[in-house]
Amino acid sequence: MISEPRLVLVRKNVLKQNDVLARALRERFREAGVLAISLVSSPGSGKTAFLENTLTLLHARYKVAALVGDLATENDAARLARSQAPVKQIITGTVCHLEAAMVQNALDSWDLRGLDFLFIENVGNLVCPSSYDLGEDLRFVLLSVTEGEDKPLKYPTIFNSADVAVITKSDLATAVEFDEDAAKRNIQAVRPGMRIFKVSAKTGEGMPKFLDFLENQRLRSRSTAAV
Ligand SMILES: Nc1nc2c(ncn2[C@@H]2O[C@H](COP(=O)(O)OP(=O)(O)OP(=O)(O)O)[C@@H](O)[C@H]2O)c(=O)[nH]1
Ligand SMILES: [Mg+2]
Repeated sequence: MISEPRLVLVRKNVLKQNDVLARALRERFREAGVLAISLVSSPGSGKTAFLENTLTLLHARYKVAALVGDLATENDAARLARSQAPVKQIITGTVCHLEAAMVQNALDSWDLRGLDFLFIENVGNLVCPSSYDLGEDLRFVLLSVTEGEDKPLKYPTIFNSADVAVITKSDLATAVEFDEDAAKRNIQAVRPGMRIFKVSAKTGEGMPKFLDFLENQRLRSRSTAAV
């Protein structure tokens, strides 16, 4: 019998341990009745700007909170905290993704009961985060109009690991000659049937439709939890 190379074995064990913690987190979210949503994308594609808008708009009617991961700085937490929502920064050091253990530590002293939405902004990276389950109910992958329409084809794993795609910075689409049909075709090629939103954090375009979707998802998760 050919045994697996040691590196493969170590990686498998790390992922297995992550899955166990992610399962426990998912159970904790379910028990608390909070809808947990993570955001993944390449660096600078607009996760924090989009999330700050989302938190600000939801804040009036819902209890919302956010975690945000970066290798260094508390910059994103400071931006998100302008929404008045509770926010915690996770500093990953050299690690290019969030892991379930990091989320668990960050939430250690938080009482999740009474919270409606918990958002988790992952480290900006289109590769590493795809393998790590964070116990979230939904994963959103963001694609900004300035990145090129081919990113779903080049990074299929992250698009495959996500539930919803969000095209960001729509206000810049014309300036960069963004081909929306091609981008949508490429998303559908790697993840057939994927729901796609188009938004701008600068102008607010697409945000009302996106908020309707979030509210519906919350209602759906509450009714399934009650069964
Ligand atoms: N024109 C325009 N600029 C945007 C929009 N959203 C974000 N930006 C700009 O894009 C840059 C990066 O935005 P961030 O929100 O920091 O992106 P991010 O994905 O959180 O970045 P990392 O956390 O570093 O991966 C900033 O200069 C934002 O002002 C948008 O909708 N329109
Ligand atoms: Mg950010």
